[in-house]
Amino acid sequence: MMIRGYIKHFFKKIHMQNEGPHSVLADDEFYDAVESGLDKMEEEQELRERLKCGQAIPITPPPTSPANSHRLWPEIDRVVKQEVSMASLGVGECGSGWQLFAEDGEMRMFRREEEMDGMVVDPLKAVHVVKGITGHEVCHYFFNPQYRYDWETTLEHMIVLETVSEDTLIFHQTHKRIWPASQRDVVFWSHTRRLPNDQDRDGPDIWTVVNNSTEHPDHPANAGKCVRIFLTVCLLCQTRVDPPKDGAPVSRDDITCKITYCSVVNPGGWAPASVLRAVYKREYPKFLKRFTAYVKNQTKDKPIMY
Ligand code: 9N3
Repeated sequence: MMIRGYIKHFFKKIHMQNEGPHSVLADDEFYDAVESGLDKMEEEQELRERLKCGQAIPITPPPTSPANSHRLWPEIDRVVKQEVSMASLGVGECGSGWQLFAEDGEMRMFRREEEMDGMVVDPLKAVHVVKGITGHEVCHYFFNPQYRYDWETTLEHMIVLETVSEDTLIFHQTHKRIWPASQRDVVFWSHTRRLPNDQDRDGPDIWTVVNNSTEHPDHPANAGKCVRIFLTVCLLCQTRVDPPKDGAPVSRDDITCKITYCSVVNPGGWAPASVLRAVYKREYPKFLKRFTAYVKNQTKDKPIMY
């Protein structure tokens, strides 16, 4: 018995050095390991928040050129327009086949089950309605690198590779390893933009942030220990103001933000489909609630930023 247990343990260790389809862990064991890894990261994040004493803020160099003269500009403009128009569609439109997989209060999360080379790449569409914050504020905290360590629990390291312009940055991020999966990294451009509100020309503008994977010669994909993630993410935020009756000044009680978060993430490497779907089902609602609570907390004593 002793020997058998030891051998089993030994082989498990060897196999788990790298993730792969020949992993001896059953899917439920794989999931349990990932879940406890993510829980630990969240606990550490909470501890850091309580101990916070002036974190180092990455300094973004001044923009060197306007975004529209950058080599990536045609792609950025095309992808941003496309993502915004897709995100604007309701889940019932376009014969879409979105299935509801999570719901909590005002938040609803939909997915379409899709695989690519055996990997889960399910498109996600989440809609949330949050009182007390504006779309500009939500996008500000999502886009700006100095806040990212505050709300991105799985982040290990982030650098701005290039400042294309004030509203366009290129990032390299490494994420914490979620045992037994391999560590991941990602290179993406990120662009934020104010859009005119055609529905209500007197209402606040719509804001968006689009993140899209790109290449960078200094960080080739799958060259080191990290598996490269490929992603497209669109955050679209519409703000509604209910003017107070007695002509009183607008307060945070009078504003509501409708947030649409769309993402397609190819995690690269290998992981059981059932595990990925179970992890996403648990983690995406947590992420969206956590991030919006962060924005509420950051802005509660600040003037409203439209
Ligand atoms: C997850 C990364 C990991 C796990 C991300 C990374 C992730 C999500 C969004 C980046 O849009 S972003 O670029 C916003 C800025 O950071 C972005 C999501 C979960 C929790 C949803 C699964 C860690 C890396 C990873 C992924 C898959 N490790 C193993 C498998």
